[in-house]
Amino acid sequence: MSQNVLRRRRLQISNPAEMSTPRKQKFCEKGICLFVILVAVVAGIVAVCVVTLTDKNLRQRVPSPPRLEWWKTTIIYQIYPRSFQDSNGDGTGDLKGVTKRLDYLQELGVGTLWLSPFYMSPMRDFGYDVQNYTQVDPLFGTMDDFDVLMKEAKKRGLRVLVDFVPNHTSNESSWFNNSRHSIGKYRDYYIWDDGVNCSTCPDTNFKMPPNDWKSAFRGSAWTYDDNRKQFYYHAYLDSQPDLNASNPDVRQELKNVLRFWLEKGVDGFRGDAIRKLFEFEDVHRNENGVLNLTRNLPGVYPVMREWKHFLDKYSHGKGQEKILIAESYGITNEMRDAYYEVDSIPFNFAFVQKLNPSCKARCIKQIIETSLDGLKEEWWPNFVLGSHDVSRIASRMGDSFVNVLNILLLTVPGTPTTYYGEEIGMKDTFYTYSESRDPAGLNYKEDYLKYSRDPGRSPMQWDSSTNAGFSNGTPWLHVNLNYPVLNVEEQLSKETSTLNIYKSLAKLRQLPSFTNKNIIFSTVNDDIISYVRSESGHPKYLVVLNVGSRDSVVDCRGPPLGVSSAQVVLAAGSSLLGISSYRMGDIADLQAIRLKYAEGVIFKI
Ligand SMILES: *[C@@H]1O[C@H](CO)[C@@H](O)[C@H](O)[C@H]1NC(C)=O
Ligand SMILES: *[C@@H]1O[C@H](CO)[C@@H](O)[C@H](O)[C@H]1NC(C)=O
Ligand SMILES: *[C@@H]1O[C@H](CO)[C@@H](O)[C@H](O)[C@H]1NC(C)=O
Ligand SMILES: *[C@@H]1O[C@H](CO)[C@@H](O)[C@H](O)[C@H]1NC(C)=O
Ligand SMILES: *[C@@H]1O[C@H](CO)[C@@H](O)[C@H](O)[C@H]1NC(C)=O
Ligand SMILES: *[C@@H]1O[C@H](CO)[C@@H](O)[C@H](O)[C@H]1NC(C)=O
Ligand SMILES: CC(=O)N[C@H]1CO[C@H](CO)[C@@H](O)[C@@H]1O
Repeated sequence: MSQNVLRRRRLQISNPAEMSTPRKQKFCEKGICLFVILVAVVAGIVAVCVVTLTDKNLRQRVPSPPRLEWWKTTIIYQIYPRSFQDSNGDGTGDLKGVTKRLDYLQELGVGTLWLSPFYMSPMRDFGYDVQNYTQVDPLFGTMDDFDVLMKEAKKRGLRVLVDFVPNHTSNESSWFNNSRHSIGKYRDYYIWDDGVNCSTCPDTNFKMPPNDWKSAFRGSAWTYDDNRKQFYYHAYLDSQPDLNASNPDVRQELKNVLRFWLEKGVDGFRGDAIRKLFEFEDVHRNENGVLNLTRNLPGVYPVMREWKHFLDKYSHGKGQEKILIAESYGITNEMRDAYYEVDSIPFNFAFVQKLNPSCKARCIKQIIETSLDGLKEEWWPNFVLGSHDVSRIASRMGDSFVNVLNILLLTVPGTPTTYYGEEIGMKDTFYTYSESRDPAGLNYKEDYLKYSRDPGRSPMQWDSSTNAGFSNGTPWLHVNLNYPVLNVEEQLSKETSTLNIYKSLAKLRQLPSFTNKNIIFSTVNDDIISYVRSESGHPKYLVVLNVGSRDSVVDCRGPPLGVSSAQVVLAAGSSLLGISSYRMGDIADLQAIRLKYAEGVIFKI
């Protein structure tokens, strides 16, 4: 047999169609078989392609939102360690106390803790006067306590931010001691100036500060130092000399501080008083009260960028990003953008600065709009209601409004920051002058109530036991007298409590409809603000809040919704009275949403 014949036979035998289906065999005989197979294969490929494309289209139409960086979906919870939980009975909160309360914070649903300073300090400004940035003050515990706190926080999936106070050190810092003795590189670590001669003084050689700059805590921002025979500049207390941020050695020192805490595993920093980092270079110019020579000078941005780049070296991939937040009171949107441009996050204090009892629905809408206005695609907004520097929101706005304001904070776009105690509606506490501790108040004697920040710093109210469960000793500031009725334990047991509403909100805001920057306002009148949060492919949520001082009815059927009824997913009455007229799960008519004053409801569409 020839090779050809053999090959043909094998071919024939190995062709199953030939053996089982005579008709196909016939086609094949006519040479059509190959064509059919070809067509089938092509059709198959086309089909697969079509399916894939359709699938892709579908996915495009129902996009699961991109996985966001952790800090975009988290809630930041500010802890003022002095006032959170005392573990050793000395009357001052400490790091062990914070660790003890981590379960509470995990249950609350906040993902990130920000700890106000716990560093070595003479405590003239309660820790914002840092003597040593890399030591724990014994009042707050030990470095081991911090390590345990970090470990336990990580175990619970909680992130930790620490305060970074680069605007000044304590006058007890060894850097300052070296500087006032003009030792080596430390000479220029601070802002020194000869001052000017006093031409009208009996002794014309008497030295005057070089200019009229005022400290934030009253009096001149310059203090004469006898060792160096020069003035040093301090934006705050005379015991808080300002660092010279233009000095590369100082910047290196501060980077070393960042490194120290990054190596301890922190997730980022909140930079204190960043806007005061730079002073106008010509110290012989007076401000005449305008304050634009000492605040928000452009020099701050490159430094922020430098620090953020440094942090990025420790950002090991998705979920490990390190963040740098800037305390930035009273900035314009232009300055806000400059912070974003250097990859830092400017805290948005618009609610802190502009919310007051006369700022009702339209005013709140405007705050939100201005805050979101002009944000580039990649810039993520944030909102803050309170801090250790201001009166508590419950006192500023009235304690009835705590629920609606928590709903507002947790349902507007961006990352919210909650100051400890806001989740239960803690109020300012009254202290007499002699009970006061804050230098900002003490420096003003008869006017201390206007300036003291003590009222917003009273101890956390955990339960109805002595000192609200904060301490077995004598608290550094006494607890608010309302603690027997206003405390965590009490609120945990009540379904409609401010605390439980906060918890529900913390869960709700994890949904894709809330973790984006889309917000469309629905009806807004004198009393009621309503808006829709949505994400394509997911339910829409309508938030309706009565921020006015009377009961009100509103029709939300129109755009952007165009539906007439919806299901209630969260209902909160005035934080004082508690009960809402709506109940979870109710299907409600959107034509006439009736809200009592200080009542808020979220509907799912
Ligand atoms: C802070 O303390 C560490 C030791 O814990 C020390 O090495 C460092 O020099 C101190 N820094 C200052 C500014 O005193
Ligand atoms: C401050 O520096 C001076 C000069 O070097 C030194 O004699 C003194 O002991 C230092 N004081 C402190 C508290 O370190
Ligand atoms: C200021 O006083 C110093 C002495 O303290 C003197 O040497 C200097 O000439 C005076 N400067 C002016 C401008 O009068
Ligand atoms: C720091 O400033 C305070 C307040 O003026 C003062 O009482 C203290 O003696 C100063 N400490 C040092 C080391 O200069
Ligand atoms: C800050 O430090 C630099 C040295 O790096 C020095 O040239 C400059 O004069 C200092 N600034 C002030 C205001 O002391
Ligand atoms: C500060 O403000 C005043 C008054 O508005 C203005 O004349 C001056 O140029 C400003 N200075 C700086 C450094 O921006
Ligand atoms: C806004 C503000 O003043 N923030 C902090 C900056 O530093 C001062 C002085 O240390 C602190 O008291 C402030 O809390």
